[in-house]
Amino acid sequence: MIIHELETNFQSKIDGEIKIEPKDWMPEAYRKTNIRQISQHAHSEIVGMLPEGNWVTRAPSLKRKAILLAKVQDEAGHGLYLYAAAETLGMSRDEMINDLHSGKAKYSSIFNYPTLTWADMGAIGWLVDGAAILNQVMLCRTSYGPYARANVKICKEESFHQRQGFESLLVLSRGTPEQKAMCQDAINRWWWPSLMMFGPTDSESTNNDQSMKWKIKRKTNDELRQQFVDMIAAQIKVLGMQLPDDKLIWNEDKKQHDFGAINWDEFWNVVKGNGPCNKQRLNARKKAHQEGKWVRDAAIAYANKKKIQPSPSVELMAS
Ligand code: BYC
Repeated sequence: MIIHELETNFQSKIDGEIKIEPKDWMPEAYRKTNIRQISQHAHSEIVGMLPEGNWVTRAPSLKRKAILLAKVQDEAGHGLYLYAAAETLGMSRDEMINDLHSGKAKYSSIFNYPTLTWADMGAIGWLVDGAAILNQVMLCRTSYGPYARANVKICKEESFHQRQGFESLLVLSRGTPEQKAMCQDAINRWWWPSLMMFGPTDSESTNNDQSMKWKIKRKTNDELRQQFVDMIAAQIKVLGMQLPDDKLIWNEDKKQHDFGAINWDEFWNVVKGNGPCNKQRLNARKKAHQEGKWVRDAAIAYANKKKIQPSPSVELMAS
């Protein structure tokens, strides 16, 4: 078949809601854009373990510690599903990890902010996982089969993450004046970075149009961001807290909230590597990778001895 016919067949599969599978023909740009997005997503999951890992030893009770540990372990699992999905497109795990460590590959801007108080664990669960889940519910219907199926598993866990975050903040919001203030302060610091998670506004997004045509994305960055604002504006009333935006107001004509301007200079600054914790996060990843080398070596030696393939989870177990 000539390339034009292959492309037409490919697009009609997408239009007909048939999933693209690893051995199917696909345009090179579709393969590349999926590798880019899925590996960025995987990197976000494992870098995302770091700000929360920071609080495991300081959780205020055994119950909170057990919940936090379970959540951080879930994020490692999400990373595994996603690296495995990206590998089906022909890029090795080693290459992906190298791109993360060299700064070539991106990961979500949100994980370059510090976690200053215990309330940040609640705010991350509620706002960050809340933003992530909206995006990932959409990605359960993405056109590349292995990525769609990975997101189905991820969403099941992510909804627990969001609920535990909200419940944790609810306790603080009903606590002492100091706990209430800590809760409000965490919301103030995480609100705007959470809105930035959805990516640049549609007019500035380089990948939106093509990714929508290929149904890699089913909603645009701005559509998902609006959905998030409307969801959180309703939920914050239960907490009795405020969102740090005096322009946030219900628009009866549009049946959605209007909200204030996002600081895109801050967003791009963080994406380019100059956020408050970018260097710290990458250094922590590189250190874990180096210190886990002996585990990977041992697993490979064992696999050679037994003539079996090392488990794909060895990489993450080792870091
Ligand atoms: N941060 O053309 P656009 C989690 C980049 S983790 C950094 O709109 P696209 C969790 C973008 O890559 C959840 N960079 O891009 C874990 C592009 O640059 P390149 C993470 C960003 O891909 C632990 C450029 O800006 N979720 O849940 O069409 C604890 C132009 O953007 C960001 C995912 O990764 C950003 N926020 O749309 C707790 C979801 N936004 O690559 C929680 C999967 C944009 O062309 N990813 N950029 O050089 C996606 O759905 C899409 O990639 C995005 C961006 C909506 C994020």
